[in-house]
Amino acid sequence: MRPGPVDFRLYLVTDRMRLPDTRNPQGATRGLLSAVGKALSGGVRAVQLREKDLATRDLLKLAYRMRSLTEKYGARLFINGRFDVALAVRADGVHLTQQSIPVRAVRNAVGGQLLIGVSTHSLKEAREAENGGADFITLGPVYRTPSKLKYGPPAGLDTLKRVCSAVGIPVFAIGGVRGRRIREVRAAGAYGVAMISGILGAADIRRKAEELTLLTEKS
Ligand code: TZP
Repeated sequence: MRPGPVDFRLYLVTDRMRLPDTRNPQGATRGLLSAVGKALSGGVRAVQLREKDLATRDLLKLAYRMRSLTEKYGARLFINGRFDVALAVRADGVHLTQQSIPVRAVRNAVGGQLLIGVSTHSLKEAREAENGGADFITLGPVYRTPSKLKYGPPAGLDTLKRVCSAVGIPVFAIGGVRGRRIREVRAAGAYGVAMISGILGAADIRRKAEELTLLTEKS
């Protein structure tokens, strides 16, 4: 059975290297669990574990811990790129990139056991994701954001609008989304917002999560 619909509007994407203390990767992992715990206590209901540099067994270990943590708050957990890890830890879903195993292959393998999110950057990729059986997509970067500068100009609000009106699945705007841009992307048709630094970069993560939850989940 597929674990329910896409019942969240704020999607926290992790990157432990964006936390203030990143010198020691082990410490950064502990720091990440603590930061995500604060975000969950502030109301975040969906987390994507996206720690791409971790070796498989380290990722699995962290994914188990993230599963316990998210479960405690009744929040959904997605694993970036790895449907095997998602199944192993009983995550709610997998979040695929354009370099991952294609969505249709994952859907064929997991049936309805996992929700599938896909990262997209254009209308073409968004349509392919929907046709392949994705439950939702992220579209971005909508705005300039430091980690994506090397990929050229952002997709922008116009692409977001076109994608939102062309596909029937929920679209989450990602990339530089924060503050008043949240209203802007929702006015463009986004179902929700996904972010890293808008939450993990906040001085008070719990309070920021409360503020964003009010803005996204409850309005
Ligand atoms: N995909 C598109 S932009 C992005 C990802 C993972 C980075 C989002 O980071 P931030 O800090 O929310 O701009």
